[in-house]
Amino acid sequence: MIKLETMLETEVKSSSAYASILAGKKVLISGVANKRSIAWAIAQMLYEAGAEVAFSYQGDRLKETVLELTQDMKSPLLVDCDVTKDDMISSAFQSVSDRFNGKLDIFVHCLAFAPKETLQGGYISTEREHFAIAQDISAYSLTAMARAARPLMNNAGGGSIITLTYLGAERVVPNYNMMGIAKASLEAGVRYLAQDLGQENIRVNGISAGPIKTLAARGIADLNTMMNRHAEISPLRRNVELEEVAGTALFLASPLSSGITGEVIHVDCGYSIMAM
Ligand code: NAD
Ligand code: IMJ
Repeated sequence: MIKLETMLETEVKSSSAYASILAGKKVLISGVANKRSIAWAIAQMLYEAGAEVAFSYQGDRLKETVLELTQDMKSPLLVDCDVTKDDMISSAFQSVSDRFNGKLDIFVHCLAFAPKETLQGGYISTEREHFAIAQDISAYSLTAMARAARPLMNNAGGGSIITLTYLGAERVVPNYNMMGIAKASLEAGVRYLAQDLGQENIRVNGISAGPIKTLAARGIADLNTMMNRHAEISPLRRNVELEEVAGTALFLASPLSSGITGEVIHVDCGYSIMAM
């Protein structure tokens, strides 16, 4: 048994402290696009904690990248899953079930998309079709995938579902626009899913990460300015690191968080507590 003080004193980056907390646990992680993806940081942390990891990626063009990133992992399962397609979601979870003997302990939802037109100008200009696409990919996909994960988690005696969200769900962040509405819907989804699945010992939680330079953040107007502001204003006076988001995912995936469900944890160096 590791003493609590020892755990708290150990730096997040030295993964050895958590070497076996997820031993034998079966994980599916969605949303790896490249080495800077939050999903990839989480995958590495969970893998180092002893989990068996499967990956779902969006479309064939990402297969090579995911294959390359995971080449040192022990035979990871890679499945193509565009979340706008019901049949791809069911076949992805079928492959996961086949690989993991019908069981799944942890599912990490780490994906979002809104048409680029919605991430500039005013939210008020959002077109019906663009609204629907953003909600479908960024919010509905959690519900559809939680439903597919449910029987496998039941076979495992319970589970942990984790999604990634952003402060733009709660406050107005310039240009986040349609994604803010989709993340608000995602966060409400976390609470309703937590209620639906709680009796089956399946927990559902969100991590609200501060801004990180990933593919999804690249090309965003004024991102550098926003990140500098974040580093200036946040109580910890810096931006958040990928490993800190991954560490929180490890906590939410592990029995250390067994009493937490329907929650959104801010991993943002405290930025969201500030008024000015
Ligand atoms: P990323 O670009 O690496 O990941 C986004 C992923 O979404 C990609 O892997 C992409 O393939 C996937 N995706 C998009 N449409 C899809 C579809 N139809 N089917 C399947 N997958 C699809 O960027 P990231 O920053 O790692 O984003 C991961 C999550 O973290 C997102 O939910 C994002 O909103 C959230 N987040 C990011 C930040 C940030 O500042 N980077 C902050 C808070 C929350
Ligand atoms: C995205 C847009 C506007 C402001 C933003 C972001 N800030 C941050 C992000 C301040 C941190 C990144 N983020 C939290 C996201 O969730 C990004 C989602 C996203 C990004 C794109 C870019 C390319 C595209 N569609 C997208 N859809 C969702 O075409």
